[in-house]
Amino acid sequence: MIDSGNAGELVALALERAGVSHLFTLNGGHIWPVLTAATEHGIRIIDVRHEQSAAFAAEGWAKVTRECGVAAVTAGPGVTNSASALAQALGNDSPMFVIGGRAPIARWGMGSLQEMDHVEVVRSLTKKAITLTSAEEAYASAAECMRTALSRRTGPVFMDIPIDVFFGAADLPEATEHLTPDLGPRADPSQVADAARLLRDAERPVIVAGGGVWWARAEDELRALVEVGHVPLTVNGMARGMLPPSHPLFFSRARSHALRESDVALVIGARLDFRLNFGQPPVFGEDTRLVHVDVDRAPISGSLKAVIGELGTLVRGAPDREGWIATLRDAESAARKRDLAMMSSDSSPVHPARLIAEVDRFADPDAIIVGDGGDFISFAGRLLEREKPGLWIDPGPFGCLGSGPGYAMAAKLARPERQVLLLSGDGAFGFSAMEFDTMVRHRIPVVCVVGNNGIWALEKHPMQSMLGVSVAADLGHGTRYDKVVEALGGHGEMVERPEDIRPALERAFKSGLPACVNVICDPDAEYPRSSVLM
Ligand SMILES: Cc1ncc(C[n+]2csc(CCOP(=O)(O)OP(=O)(O)O)c2C)c(N)n1
Ligand SMILES: [Mg+2]
Repeated sequence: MIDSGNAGELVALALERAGVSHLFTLNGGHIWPVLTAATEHGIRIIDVRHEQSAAFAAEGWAKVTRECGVAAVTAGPGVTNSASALAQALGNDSPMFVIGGRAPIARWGMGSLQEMDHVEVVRSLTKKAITLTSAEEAYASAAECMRTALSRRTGPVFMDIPIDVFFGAADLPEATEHLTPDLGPRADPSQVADAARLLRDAERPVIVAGGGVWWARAEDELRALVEVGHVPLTVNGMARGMLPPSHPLFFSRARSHALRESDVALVIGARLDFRLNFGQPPVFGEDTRLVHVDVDRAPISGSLKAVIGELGTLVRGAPDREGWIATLRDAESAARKRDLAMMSSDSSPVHPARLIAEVDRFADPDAIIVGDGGDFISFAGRLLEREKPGLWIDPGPFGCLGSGPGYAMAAKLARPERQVLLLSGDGAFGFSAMEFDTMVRHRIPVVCVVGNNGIWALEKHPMQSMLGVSVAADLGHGTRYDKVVEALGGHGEMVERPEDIRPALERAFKSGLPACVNVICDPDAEYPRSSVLM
């Protein structure tokens, strides 16, 4: 029996024992030891065409499964190409582990190929960034990196491995340790009791739940809190779908009304960032009492699963608040009614809202839908309904175009039995289009719907209205992105009329191939935006 291995083998063993089944990568000599060892340990290697997609795929894996996603990228440009995905994962609290190659320690400072201190570059983009300095520490360091990614405020972790450390040997450890994430301490019970009292006694309370609730696996506790306390719920990020759209206490389109008119707003597992106007009026009311609860960096901090559970118990006896809920229901219905005209538009070129409505009608209830783009994704975010959480994946507050193919391929690998739809702007499509080659080679049948309006709409329309001109805001007209996917070995179709969308989607899924349904959309159909995104 072999009882020692090189650092690559030890890292692969740590991944295997942590339950890692897929490693996203792009080849480079500095990471050969981990690639060969991962294969020997039965970890499936998915090799992509640009490192940012490897890292986005690791994040996508995390978002769908709530496990730690893993990518390995080569020294120098492999790591710098992953930087956007690390930053995006940090913004989303996505647990992932990026392993980097690194020039040899023995020649450090002499100018080896791709020599650079990655740790200095990615430190501010990660929860933790380290260099492995000896093979003896390889197993424990890799295991600890994944534990850190999954603990408390989850997030991305980076470790690079100098090539001479990679080839050093050490003893294989016993399979004794277990990867148990630290969920955080219990929040201060008296603060939790105060918060519960405020919420219970409020006349017009609202709860805003964010991705932190998803990472804490606290969707059942959230539902109990909402139902026991009779509190209307609105969500953002990965908390979408935590209540089904038909639930009497779920509100999406009445969100601004609910926040503005509320007397108590409990913001839980969500950042008070631009999406919530930094917690300030006019999005919240002048007199709204804001209660911010999160795993850390909030006035009430601690394990969210525990806090939400405790709040759910403490709000028993809350009034039913019929009047407040009825007011919000009216606002919700009125807003939905206003959207019906654009959703049923028969125009050609297609109105993007009609395209989203067709996708919504077509998609299975458990389909995973990934968004990548500008206005097209704003329409999707507003009009698509998801019955359960984990079924809508967007870039989050960092907003990096080109993350969609990585997210979507990971989603399909994690949930092969489900439909995975990638909604992409035509601009967004260009960033990672070669990943359709990855999906063809690895037989990952994601169906991409391009909302092809020939412009960078989310920039062009506001630029025009604010500056009176638009510069660098146009793309080609009717570009055949479907032919690009076809040329790479996938299925492609162009669609120009709304009634042709559904049959095209059916053929795309039937093909069993990665596919692109390229829908020519109306460039003048501006997204009705009420705020400037800054
Ligand atoms: C990597 C990156 N570069 C630039 C931007 C700025 N940006 C945000 S939305 C947008 C337009 C997206 O255009 P498209 O994907 O065609 O969608 P549309 O708005 O036309 O529906 C741009 C350029 C960004 N978010 N990310
Ligand atoms: Mg566009």
